Amino acid sequence: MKSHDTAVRVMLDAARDQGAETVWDRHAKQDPRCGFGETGLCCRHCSQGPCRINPFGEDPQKGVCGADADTMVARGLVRAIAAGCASHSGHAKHLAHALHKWAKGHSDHYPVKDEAKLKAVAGRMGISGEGMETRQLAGQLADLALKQFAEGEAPLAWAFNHLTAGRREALERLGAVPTGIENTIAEMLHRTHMGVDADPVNLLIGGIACAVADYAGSHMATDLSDILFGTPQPVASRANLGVMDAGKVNIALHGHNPVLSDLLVRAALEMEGEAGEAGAAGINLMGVCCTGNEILMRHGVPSLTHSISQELPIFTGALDAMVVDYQCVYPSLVAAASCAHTRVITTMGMAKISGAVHIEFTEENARESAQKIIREAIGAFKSRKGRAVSIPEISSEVTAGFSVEAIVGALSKLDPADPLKPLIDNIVGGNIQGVVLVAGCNNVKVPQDENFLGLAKELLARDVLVLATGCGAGAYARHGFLTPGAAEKYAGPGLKAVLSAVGEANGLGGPLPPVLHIGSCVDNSRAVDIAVAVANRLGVDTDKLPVAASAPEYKTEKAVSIGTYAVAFGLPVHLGVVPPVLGSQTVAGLLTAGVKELLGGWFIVEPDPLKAAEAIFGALQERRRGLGLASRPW
Ligand code: NFS
Ligand code: SF4
Repeated sequence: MKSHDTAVRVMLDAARDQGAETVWDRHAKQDPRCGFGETGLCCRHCSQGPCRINPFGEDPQKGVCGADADTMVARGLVRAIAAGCASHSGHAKHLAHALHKWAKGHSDHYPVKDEAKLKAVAGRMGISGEGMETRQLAGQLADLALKQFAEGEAPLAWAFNHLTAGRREALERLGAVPTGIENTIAEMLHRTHMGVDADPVNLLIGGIACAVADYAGSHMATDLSDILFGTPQPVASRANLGVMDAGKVNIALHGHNPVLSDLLVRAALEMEGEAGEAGAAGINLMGVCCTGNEILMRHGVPSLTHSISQELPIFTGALDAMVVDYQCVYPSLVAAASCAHTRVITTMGMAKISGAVHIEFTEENARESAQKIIREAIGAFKSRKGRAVSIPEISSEVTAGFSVEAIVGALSKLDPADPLKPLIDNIVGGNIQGVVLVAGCNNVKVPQDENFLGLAKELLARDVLVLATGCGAGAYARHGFLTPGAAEKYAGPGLKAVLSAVGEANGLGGPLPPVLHIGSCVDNSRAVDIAVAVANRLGVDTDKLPVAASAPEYKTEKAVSIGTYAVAFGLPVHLGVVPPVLGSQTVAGLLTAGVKELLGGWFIVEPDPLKAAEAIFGALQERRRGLGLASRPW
């Protein structure tokens, strides 16, 4: 089985009939995988290598420079964290520039949309804003944001201002305190260069600091996106390949940054007429991956598909353009589109794909570029006339957009004076056994969505509330978990009662969905905010809460970094794909056990979703007992 998504399976048959190659074909051609790489025992950090270490204790046990298995594995892992941090924070920096350019009058395209959020974020970052105009306040916040990237005074404020006092102390005790975001990334690259840091424990502490810097970048990306494009509120839409419309200009927006996608949403509205002149019934925007989450949450734009199935919309013959910015975009899209009329359009100078159409998108020329991109798609639509299309008529209803503000807003209908109280009371009373953030990608090594579905079914039935982000949220969207009906179907009695009470108080005519879509991968910061608010309210640290995280089908270096900051914040973190660390017992032992003594969180590595659910539930119960709350057996 390649995917649990029926629409994906239909399109895989179509791809096969068209003689097209997909990620699953290329995956098969990579087998058998190299055992050195899989266990982290391969080093290419200098040209005396590549060096490999024998995992069975025979020679060689050291690289040419003398680096041993522990050093190699730790170096590889922390480089992945640095890459993840660079990606999230690169995205954040792009947003900071957009805000900065508007504030300083260099671009009109990115005005502040959510003034309340601007004031709230500025306040948290220590800017009072008293008597300031919006533009002035935005300018001060953008300046402060940009300063977070360079070397500054430790600790890094955009991370530390959003943590509990206990967490700040724990990180300081460990020496895992980042200064500037980019400074921390650069230091990790320096430390993992040949002949620098060779102490696995020291490397891992550096990696944790870098993951905390990643959290700063992610939090900044969430904050600035909300300021520029609006803080998400619950919104209804649909997800899966059936959201394509043969009569319209079908444009998929793929990648991550709303700096691009939000402008395209605006431009598409203005260009309906032009599409009509080309014989189209309109422009149909759809999202892929985290860009899909961004525009779903803020505009109700339907989600097309996620992660490993990103090539498949092309084989319907109905996709006119795939517009991408950066991250998680398969270069194979160009080959997939080579036999179709689909235009693959890259937009960022730092992320081109040979064979794609490149239309450079900058903050200054945002509007013209957006129009050019849509015109290119309209041109493709014209060339599609007369060609056969085949769209699987499969899609699910979705309710998304559960920002912290939206969740607090919904809870405040139950208790306006103290919105967190109903949530806390229900956790204490046991109607909610705990909260699990299920995040991260699909990975071609796992039948698509298998672990997401298996995990949620088990946890929901046991009254565990699930929050979802990234392509995980996408998986739940495509499988109908983001609906009131899913509460009836999957939630245990306690959880169902809570979801119904909140739904009723908000006049929804049904329960809240049992899986709350809280955003894209940078929006994992929203989950941390909720945990920190609850911890502060209870007067405990985040490592005491019955809260866990899981990336059951993770793929990217960004996911490694997120998992690491979640561990650093004291959460048990499940990974459903084995990371390349098994070559070092020292490193694997530190990640799955040793770190618990230091930070309270730890990694649970378990590919089987049922066993994973049991382990996560066990961790939640351990936390409940720690707080003196009643616990339940599995
Ligand atoms: Ni997250 Fe989002 Fe998806 Fe994975 Fe990629 S899109 S930032 S990394 S694949 S969840
Ligand atoms: Fe080999 Fe050391 Fe060079 Fe790595 S850094 S390739 S282990 S010599």
